[in-house]
Amino acid sequence: MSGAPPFRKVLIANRGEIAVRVIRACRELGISTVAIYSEVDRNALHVRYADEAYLCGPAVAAQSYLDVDRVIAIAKESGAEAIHPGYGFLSENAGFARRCREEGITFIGPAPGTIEAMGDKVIARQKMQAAGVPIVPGTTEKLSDAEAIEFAGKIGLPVMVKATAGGGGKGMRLVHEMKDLAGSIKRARSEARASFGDDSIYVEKFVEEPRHIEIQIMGDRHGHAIHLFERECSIQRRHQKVIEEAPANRMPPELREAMGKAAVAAALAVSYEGAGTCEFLVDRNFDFYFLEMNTRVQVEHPVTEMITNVDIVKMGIRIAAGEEIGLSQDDVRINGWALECRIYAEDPEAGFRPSPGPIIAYRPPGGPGVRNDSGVYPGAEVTVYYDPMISKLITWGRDRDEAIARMRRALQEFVVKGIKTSIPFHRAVLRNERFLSGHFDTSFIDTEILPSGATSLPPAEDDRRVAVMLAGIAALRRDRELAARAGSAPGQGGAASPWRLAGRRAQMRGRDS
Ligand code: MV4
Repeated sequence: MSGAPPFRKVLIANRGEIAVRVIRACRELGISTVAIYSEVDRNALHVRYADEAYLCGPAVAAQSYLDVDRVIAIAKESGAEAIHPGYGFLSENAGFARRCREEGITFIGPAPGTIEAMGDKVIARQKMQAAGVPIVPGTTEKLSDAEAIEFAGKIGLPVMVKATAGGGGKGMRLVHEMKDLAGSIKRARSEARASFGDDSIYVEKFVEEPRHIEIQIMGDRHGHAIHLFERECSIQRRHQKVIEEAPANRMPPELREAMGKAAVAAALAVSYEGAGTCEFLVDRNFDFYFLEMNTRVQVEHPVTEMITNVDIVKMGIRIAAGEEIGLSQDDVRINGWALECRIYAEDPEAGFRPSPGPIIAYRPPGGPGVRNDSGVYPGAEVTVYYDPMISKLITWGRDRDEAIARMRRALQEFVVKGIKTSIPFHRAVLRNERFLSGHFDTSFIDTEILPSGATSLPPAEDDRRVAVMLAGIAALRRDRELAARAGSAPGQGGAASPWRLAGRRAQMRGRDS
């Protein structure tokens, strides 16, 4: 990879932490940056980081961050040569990528045809099957109700009825009994129609208690494709990832090799350009099945960056400018272990309800092996208009135990006041025995953290706080005894009383008491 900047100026069509992440990559590459912001994002962090910023519309995303005409107009007005879409918003919108191309602006990501093909889960399955990538057993055509019922009878229940236009769990129904099938198809269709304006469905065999393992891929327009190993994303709540890690637990070398090869075959089959991800399910027997391909940079890309030392965002930008990947598969090695906690502005003790408002105190952790990719700062306002993720806390260690110890330490240091966050939930996961053992699958949250249908985390009985108080009482008794023996009253000033020490430690952690 050469030294000259791949572009002069790039517009970042996003907000929050990912916009900041892309701006950072651009700055390192010597590229000027253009931010766009909605009316409620005037003071957002990404606006402060960019070289220029333009108002793109009102708070509602459909009229601002998703307004294609407006985004293109700002790119032209500012003289941006390329647009980075981040994730969400316009990132997997083939029409937008096509429009960029027509307007002479480089879309930083794969070709419109690739985005379109992978957005249709049936076409994706066809292409992967043709490329020799194992897919979940099921149909590779859109089905009528009668065909779906006939096929389910043939492969046997349980099955999953999935929306062709879906992905990420929307428009998806698990069916255990033949009598429920017709109703489930109907509901999957109407959900798909409402969400995607397309009610076609297909059927897959249900994979029981799978692990969700995905492979990071990079492709360039010179016919090269490599993978950057796997991420374990099984810790999810309602199809929202909560904690990711790289590499994955329980990965025999042959499985890692086979999944990596399959992902590279997938990338080559669709002439993939830029950063992408192949999602797989891995079953109890360590068989793996292609689920879907995400044609964007993902939220959890940092854990891969931490263990490979590859800057995925910078590489994606260079590839969009026509450069080669510049690394061979053998150049990429796994070094250590990384974890990511997605910190959301929501209250895990109250059904994970959104917790918008001003952040009145914000002190992120630091120190060895800690990275915090955040979209907020002290005084920033979290609104209800966008994704509630305020920060991604990433730790690296030489091995999993060290990465975990650093994450626990970093979560203890993290101070956020004014809004509730999911930090207590992360703390609960990080002390769970099964999590620590690495033996878990996608059922983890529902069986280990929120069992028997619980919708909230039990209120924090802070073990450590209790321990500190007990130690304080014991020490005070000892003090009194000593003082009584010496014939004087226990001291009030000066020397550190255990209570005062406990109080000071609690203050350092940013707690109220
Ligand atoms: C499945 C499955 C089992 N069998 N497909 C959920 C999100 C979407 N990307 C696909 N999902 C699943 N598809 C078959 N044939 C189980 C899931 C699934 C899941 C997948 C990944 C991570 C968490 C999950 C939680 C529940 C169900």
